Parts: sequence; structure tokens; C-alpha cells
Amino acid sequence: MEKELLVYIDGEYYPKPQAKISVYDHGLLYGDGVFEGIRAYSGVVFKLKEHIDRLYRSARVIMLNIPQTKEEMINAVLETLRKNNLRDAYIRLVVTRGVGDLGLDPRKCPKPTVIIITDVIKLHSTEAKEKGMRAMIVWVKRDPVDATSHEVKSLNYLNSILGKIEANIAGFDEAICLDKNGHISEGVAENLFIVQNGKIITPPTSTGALVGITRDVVMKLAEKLGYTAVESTITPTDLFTADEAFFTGTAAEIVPIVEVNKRMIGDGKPGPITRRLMQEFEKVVRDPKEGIRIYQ
Ligand code: PXG
Repeated sequence: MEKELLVYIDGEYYPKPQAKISVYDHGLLYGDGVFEGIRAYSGVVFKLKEHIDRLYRSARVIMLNIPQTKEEMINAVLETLRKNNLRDAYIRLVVTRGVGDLGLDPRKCPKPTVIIITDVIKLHSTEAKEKGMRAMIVWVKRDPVDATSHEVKSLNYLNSILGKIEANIAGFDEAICLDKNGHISEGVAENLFIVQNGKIITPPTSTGALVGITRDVVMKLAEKLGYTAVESTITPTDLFTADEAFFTGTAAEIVPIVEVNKRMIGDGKPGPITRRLMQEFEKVVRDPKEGIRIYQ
């Protein structure tokens, strides 16, 4: 039998079937917590420091004091990967408010729960990458920045899940969310970009979109390749009439969007700039300088 994967919970390692937390944990009862989804490629955790920085930044907004230092957290992630002998992996880091009572008051939770799950990576379908995705703008609006917006990577993902359900039942590959002004915000677990006259554009995070780490990598990469990459408002019309469009995210990497609400984007095939970025991105994620090595 294969060895069970070990899961880190509050400094201890548990085989996957025994990796459990209390039903009184406010992460479960109220979605009160923050998380990160991270990837390792060939023994290097891609942008680990940036993910840890974002985790602590999210925690700061919800006034959750993570007991570990950032350095201790990085080491705990690396150690969990080593215990599981992983080189290519998906890492889910979750910090909840911890165990409390049945009231929502966070003062009842003396100690945050820290969970590190490392698992083999489930690859996005190569078909989506090659042929592109058919996406749908959904009815549910991205939570605004003066509410539980995705600027904070919290355990409240119903906003995204509602979008995903809508796209699923309508038979589309992915959902696109608008902000409450009707501007394009992002996908449900991906940032969104368009290409317009050779210029690469992504919506500002004031639309309630996450400050995606892949988004940042892609913008820098685009500039390095000589393209102009900017943050700017995108309307549904801008998207429908874009030359190219694509999603970015830790799990998705870069995925072309070839159709939105049944309107073909460009010529309905992944565009040349998107394909160029996908090719170059493959090199970036495998560059050991872009992450932290698991094994010395
Ligand atoms: N927007 C939202 C709302 C996200 O949740 C992104 C954009 C892309 O951000 P990054 O930093 O990954 O480029 C995300 C990322 C999962 C999972 O298992 C979700 C994400 C990332 C990895 C795994 O649901 N969300």
C-alpha cells in the first residue's frame, strides 16, 4: 500500500485519514480564516515567500495573529513537503481563527489553527490549455472592497462558488465575475487579462479581485518580453471585442479564453501573445531563482 500523505496541523503530522480538526473551529463554523494555494515545480516552491507575505497580509486585515513567524511558516511548508517526499506538489496552507464556542466572537478563540496540506498536483486539463476555455459572465457580483472582497484570501469563497455553480449548470468551462459597477473583475479562482492592440490589460484590484501572484508574474514577464502590461478598467464590451483573453492563477497557470457568453474572442483560438506568455511562463516556474528549494 502507498504511504499515506502526512498533513501538518499545529506542529504535528497526521496521516491523511487522521488529519482532522474540531467542529468548533471557527474556520468551519464561520469561514473565519485565511488561506493560500501554492505550487512546487521540480523541487522548488514557486514564489513561496510571496505567498507567505500574502497570507500574513490577509491575516492582518482580519486581525488574526498567526503564532509562527514567516520564517517558521516557510520552514513548516518545506518540512511537510520533505516528509511526503514531494517535488511537484500542490500546497494548501490554511490558518483559521481556531477553536471557540458557538458564538461568532473571535475573542472566544484563543489559538489559531494552522494546517498545511501537501498533495500531488492535479493538472488542469491540457485540452483547456490547447483549445482555450469557454467562459460565462455570471449574475453574482464580486464582493466589493468595502465588504468581504477577494483582496483578502479568506475562507469565505461562496462568492466564487456561486459563480462556478452558475457556469457549471449553463455548461460553460469557467465563470467571469463583474464588480458592482459592471466592470470585469476576475474569474472564480483566476485573474483575467485581455489583449487589445498588442497591449496587455488586467482589471485593478479595486474591482474586488485578488492581488494574484501569477498575475504579478505575468505582468512582469510581459514587460520583460517587450509588451506593455497595465491595470485598467475592462467593460464586458472590451472583453467581447478583445483580440485575446486569458486567465491566470496558481492552479490554472495561464489558460486562454476563446469564448465569452457565446461570443468568440478574436478568431476563437488561443491568441499569439497568450501562447507566447504560456511558453515563457513554463520557463519562469521552473527557474530555481523564482522560489525556494525543498531539498538542499
Ligand atoms: N482570484 C481568486 C479569487 C483566487 O482565489 C486567483 C485569483 C489567482 O491568484 P494566484 O495568486 O494563485 O495567482 C485566485 C487563486 C483552489 C485554489 O484550490 C485557488 C486559488 C489558487 C490555488 C488553488 O481552489 N486561488
